[in-house]
Amino acid sequence: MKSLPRCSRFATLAGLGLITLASLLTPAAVAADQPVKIGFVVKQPEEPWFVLEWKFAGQAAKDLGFTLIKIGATDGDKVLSAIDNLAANGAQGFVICTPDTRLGPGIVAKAKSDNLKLITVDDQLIGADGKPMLAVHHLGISATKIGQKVGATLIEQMKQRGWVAADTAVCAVTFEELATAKERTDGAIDAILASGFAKDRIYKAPQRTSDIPGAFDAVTILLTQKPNVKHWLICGMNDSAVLGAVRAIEQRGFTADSCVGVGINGTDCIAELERTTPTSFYGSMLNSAKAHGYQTAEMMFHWIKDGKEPPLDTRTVSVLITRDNFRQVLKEQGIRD
Ligand code: FCA
Repeated sequence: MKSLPRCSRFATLAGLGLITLASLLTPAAVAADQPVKIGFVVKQPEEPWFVLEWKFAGQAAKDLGFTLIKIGATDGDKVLSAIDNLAANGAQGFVICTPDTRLGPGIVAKAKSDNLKLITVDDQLIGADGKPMLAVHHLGISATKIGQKVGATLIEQMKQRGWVAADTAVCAVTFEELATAKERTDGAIDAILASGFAKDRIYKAPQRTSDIPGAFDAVTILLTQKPNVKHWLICGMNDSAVLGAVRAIEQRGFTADSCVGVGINGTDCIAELERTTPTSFYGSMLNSAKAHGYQTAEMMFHWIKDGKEPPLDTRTVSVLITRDNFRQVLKEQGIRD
């Protein structure tokens, strides 16, 4: 074999050395025989939305052959110990919907020190500067657009029912400390305003906790302050917010004929839509629990196994489900048999 000139031989060796060094520095792929373990940490394990995310992540684990470790972490301490536990159990990465997005820098630091890859789902981490941590891989809903669809649907329903705008008011159940929640209710309010609805008849009911009791309490206070409204249009960050509002409003004698609410998620209102006597809960923007559960787990798997980095930001869309179509749509999406 013709020998290479000295300098190019050096260059080749150096090149080889660099490649080896680079592959050592970026442990892109796990060894073929090393089992892949992925954590899936959620903030509200009792909410059907998160139960479904876990279910679909479990399907990905079965299809792709990895171990899924599901952890419910309802506060900051639980999140940090969950990450340590995952590392101790041999996980190489995790997907998380954190109970508090301001834990962002702490979560990133802990994932780094435990050498775990990180993808956030639903709720984007907030940095020390108060801005979203755009360098952390994220999959979430197109919150503003989905909120706008809620607002437009409420106005459409108001018109269809022949309610006069002057007798009608908006109850927006808000949870503004969470960016995706604020974007949703802001989107709904924007669409309502764009239809010409009076700004001074749009009332916010801030929830202290993002669950049904939190919304119920917030709306009960609002109703005491506004006793003369004839028709309510209800929006909120998710189904739980709107369900809590509907319960509070119906306790005051409102019915499906005098009040209408549209949720977001579509997964937490199934029993409500199944009721034989329709309530004021008209429908919901069904998000893709499959994309949020299956796709995030799948992206994490390929990142760990093949060194394939996922896109930094993925956004999902939703479709309106009502009593008329929910059985069919839920079946198509693999949520119901
Ligand atoms: C947030 C909400 C959930 C769901 C998800 C997509 O995490 O709390 O109910 O709407 O975004």
